[in-house]
Amino acid sequence: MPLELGTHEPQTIGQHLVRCGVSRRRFLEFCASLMVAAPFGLALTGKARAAEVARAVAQARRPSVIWLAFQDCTGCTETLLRTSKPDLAELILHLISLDYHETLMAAAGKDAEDALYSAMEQNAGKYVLVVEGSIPRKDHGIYMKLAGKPALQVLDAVSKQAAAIIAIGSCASWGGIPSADPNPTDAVGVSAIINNKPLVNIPGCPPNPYTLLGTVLQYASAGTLPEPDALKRPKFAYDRLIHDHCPRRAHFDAGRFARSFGDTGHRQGWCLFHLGCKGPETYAGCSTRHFNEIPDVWPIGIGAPCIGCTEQHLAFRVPMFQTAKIHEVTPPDTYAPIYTAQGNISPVATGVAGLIGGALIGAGFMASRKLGSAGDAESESKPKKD
Ligand code: FSX
Ligand code: SF4
Ligand code: F3S
Repeated sequence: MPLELGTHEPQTIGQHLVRCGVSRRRFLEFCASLMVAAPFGLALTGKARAAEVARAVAQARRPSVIWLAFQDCTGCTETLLRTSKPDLAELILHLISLDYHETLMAAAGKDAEDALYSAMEQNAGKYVLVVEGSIPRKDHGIYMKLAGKPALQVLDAVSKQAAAIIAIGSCASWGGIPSADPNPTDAVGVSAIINNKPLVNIPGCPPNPYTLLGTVLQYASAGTLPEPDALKRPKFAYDRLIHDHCPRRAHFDAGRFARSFGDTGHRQGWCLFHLGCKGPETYAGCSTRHFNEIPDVWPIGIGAPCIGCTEQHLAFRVPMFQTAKIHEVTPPDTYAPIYTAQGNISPVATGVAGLIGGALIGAGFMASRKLGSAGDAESESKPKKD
């Protein structure tokens, strides 16, 4: 079915799905995927069953979305559309009313410009503005123009009538690649310019499409935005440290590291810390929610170190192969102590606790030594016990 842009029909999602012939089974599958992708922290998926999520989504009106693209690579749009299941991208476009998106719409030139203003007029005060790409501020924004107007001006005009703004991707969140040193166009993210609207940052280069969908569908069904963290990222998708949920973590704890691309350690799937992996400093869901619905399709899964693309202070700021800061080193060769003590704490018990504490500190020290050691992968394959 061709993409319907600019139809502005006031329909519920359920009515629209029926009209377009989307099966109930397919819709339920999608709702179940959403529950798996966002199991905590999203009001919409806090339901017990996929059928309840489906009911809530089906009753909501299709949210009108106006999508502006500025200094970007279009990867954020691609991530939404390049799914491994051909009908998923189509389903996504049924759930929202994508009323303006330059890259996807057939119209060009004056027709496209008219479509933007018509979409704004018909949904004034109600549409969700999605911004992809950074905005150049230098020289009054002349380095990025749409229909002869600087992106700065277009953003100002379109955001005024928006109910909420979603900055998708690292570029729209805080500048991303275009803002890398020396930032020749003074590129910034949306929140550096607009501060009087509800705004969500969904960083990632590109981000996981389910994060955008979860956010938009919660807004459509409950009228609320997901709870944000300090960087305005929805907590449900950015609450996990990659390093704590990484399938290579056992290799890190055991001191087994790849030292160069293609060496034995790299081919064995060992930890990428020494290749610059920023997983220990990066909060994102990639380690558990992979891309394209294909298991292991995410940077570390395919042997590439995480560059920290969801963190404002990392990607495109810190050299790619610089080793990450380790904020919390879990003792690598020990297990959590099992306490069986009951009743009052005796001096003997406190003495034992002191010994355990000392052992943990010692083990942490050993972990630090392993991280700092310069041996090759093979020499570190058998860590010494303390
Ligand atoms: Fe930026 Fe989006 Fe990176 Fe690209 O467009 S977040 S460069 S993946 O795609 O803006
Ligand atoms: Fe995984 Fe990177 Fe942590 Fe190694 S350093 S365990 S590859 S997140
Ligand atoms: Fe980005 Fe790192 Fe995930 S580079 S996609 S946050 S693994």
